[in-house]
Amino acid sequence: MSIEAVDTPAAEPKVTYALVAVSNRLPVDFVVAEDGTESWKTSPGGLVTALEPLMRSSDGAWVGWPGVADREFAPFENDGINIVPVSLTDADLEDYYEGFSNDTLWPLYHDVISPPSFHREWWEAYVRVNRRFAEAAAEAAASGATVWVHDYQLQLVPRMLRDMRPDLVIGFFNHIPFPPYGIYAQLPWRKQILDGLLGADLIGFQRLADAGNFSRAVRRLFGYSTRGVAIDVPGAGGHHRRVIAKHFPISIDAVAYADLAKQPEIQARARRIREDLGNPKTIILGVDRLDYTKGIGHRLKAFGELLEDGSISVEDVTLVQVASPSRERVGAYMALRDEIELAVGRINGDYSTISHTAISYHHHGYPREEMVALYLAADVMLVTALRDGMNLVAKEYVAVRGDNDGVLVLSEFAGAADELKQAVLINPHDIDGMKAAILRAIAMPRPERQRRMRALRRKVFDNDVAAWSSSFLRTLTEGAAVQPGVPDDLVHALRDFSSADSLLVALDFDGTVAPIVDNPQDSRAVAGTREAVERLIGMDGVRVALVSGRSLASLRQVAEPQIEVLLTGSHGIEVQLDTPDEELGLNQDELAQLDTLTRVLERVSASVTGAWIERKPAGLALHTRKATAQASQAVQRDARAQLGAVLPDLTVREGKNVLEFAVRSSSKGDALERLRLYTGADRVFYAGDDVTDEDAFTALRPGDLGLKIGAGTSLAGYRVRGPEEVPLVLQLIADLREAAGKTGTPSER
Ligand code: GDG
Repeated sequence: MSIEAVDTPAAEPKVTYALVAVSNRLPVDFVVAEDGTESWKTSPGGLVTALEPLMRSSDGAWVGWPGVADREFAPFENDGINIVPVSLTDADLEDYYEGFSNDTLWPLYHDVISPPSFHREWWEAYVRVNRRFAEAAAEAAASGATVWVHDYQLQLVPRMLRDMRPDLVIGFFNHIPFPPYGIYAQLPWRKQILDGLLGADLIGFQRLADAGNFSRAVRRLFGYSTRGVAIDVPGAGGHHRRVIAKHFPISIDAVAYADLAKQPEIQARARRIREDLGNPKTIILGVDRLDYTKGIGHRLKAFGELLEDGSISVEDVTLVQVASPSRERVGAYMALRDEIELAVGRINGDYSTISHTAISYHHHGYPREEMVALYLAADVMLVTALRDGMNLVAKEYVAVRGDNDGVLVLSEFAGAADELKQAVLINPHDIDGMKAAILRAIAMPRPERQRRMRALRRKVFDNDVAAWSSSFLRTLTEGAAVQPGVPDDLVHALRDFSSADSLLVALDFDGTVAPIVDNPQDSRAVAGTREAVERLIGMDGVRVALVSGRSLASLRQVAEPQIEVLLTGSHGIEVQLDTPDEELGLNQDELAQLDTLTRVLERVSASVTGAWIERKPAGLALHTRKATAQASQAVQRDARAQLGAVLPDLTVREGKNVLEFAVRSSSKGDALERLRLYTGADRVFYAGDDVTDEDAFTALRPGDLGLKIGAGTSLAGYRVRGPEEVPLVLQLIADLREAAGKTGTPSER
């Protein structure tokens, strides 16, 4: 591919995009040939292979470095992708890219296979360059855009971007492993990196284990509470921002590879490769960037020993090793190249014959078509990584094998091994084990080869790269974040709603009026809510109510509501209208049940750290938000089972980290009905964040308005990001009511 180089000083990108991908490397490299000709060439590597299909099919922009130092380029379009180049100086490259990224983070994150170097000036360059990428992304992103940041070179970008542009929805995907805490903890800047990543709404990893390592590091270094995939990051004023850290195993465009493999020229090329190699019975293939993580040396050792043992001969078996040039200015890579080429030279010198070469070694990049021909020609594919985020080569080999033949030998230490279980799995450190696996692969009977390959192909085709990116983006945009501010559709709906003669404005408290905090007694309404409520209760025809799962006593304590505000507590069991509280008046039977309930729950909760019970007039709530995810699930299960046995008729209600049991059945829907009847309101507004608020949304009627606070599925027609938006919405109701001429002092209540 080549397009005209635009070699002008960087101009401001005039256009902004709803989707912006940010990665160190662009999908194209700027290349200057020896004769001075300049062109753009596709840049190799797993990240580009994975992201290209998404970026081509969406009207987004790709922000990244064009592969050449000290040159500035204006944004341009290339092969259907909008490119926004970020320029790096030679010094940036040395310290940020070759230094901190490839000689500190890369070896550290790959189990310190090579010792990582820690240099403060490299770290400073990393911060500086990350800021430059964040600025470029901030400039390219439209209001409320989704920005997807990639990989270990840019881990500070999410936080920087969030600070610059709080309106953005930010995702991060880590293509390489995230190391266990014992290794990660070596990093002198371990807290800064975690903080950088936590600026994202969603952080994606290749393996379940990587996401677990990350969450553990966050717990150990910051003490934030994590629950399953969710991490609650404390912000200003006791607010929590929820970040999701989850695994999304990356994949390839399987159909595109399968289609290439069907092309007659590529199939002919595969046959030609076999002939050119002297028609060996078995072709073994290795394709890797020349990197110490890929275990090329271990593979050569095993292969050399098999020749030495006489288990195989060069007439029967040839190893083709493609080692694409990589990071050639980093010392460890120079040393690796020498080491590998020495080993190849020795083995070839010892075992090759005039007609048969033991190892056909190639230190270049090939066009994709040639790679596919090699995959087709290979009877055995060797992937022997000592540690690898995923390893796309393994998936590509499987995708091209439409003949359901060929054997994949795959390292347990590649992320791909989590999915591709029907491969011949090996521990590359165990040379004897690897040798046995190679012999087994060579001798594997056809039916077994086919059975395994069919199963592998199902995996690769079911989770292809489109499924990977759409599942990441869906989680990012639907689950993790909602735009801040009051959306236009809500403003529009409120205009009509607010002009009704009489309104009931009913609000849940925790998570709606007040952000969720660790200690329920510390919960307070966000600034501005009280004033907004004050204004509404001063208007003619408006009643305001709080509808909470808390007991009335606890609600009064944290909400300190104005006297005019109607209250319902314990999911509608308790009510405070304009007259004094109603007596609950539990009957004998209910009192006896309450007694049993209390005894059982006290016993169950006492056994688990971080679980506690809250007493309510007609029931008890078991809170588990301070327990680990595992303990929380276990204690909830236990409580359900034990109570189910003795009190089968209890009402059980599940909320966010809370399980409630009541001896009298009631819901927030019942509470809202009661309030509607009492106030005689023409229209009802209800705002809530939790599953228990869905009962209230169900009770809404045509002309009413439901507002869901935060992410998650809901029956509410409208949604805002968090409690910060609630006072804005309440003020808007008041403004619109005034504008509609519905002002005045409250009429008689
Ligand atoms: C990182 C992670 C993760 C290689 N040589 C040539 C060539 N390639 C292509 C392969 C494949 C890609 O490059 C390599 O991807 P891998 O996944 O095997 O490895 P990394 O480059 O280390 O990638 C890795 C990946 O990111 C994605 O998240 O899987 O774990 O380390 O697509 O085919 N392509 C062409 N010529 C070559 O000579 N055309």
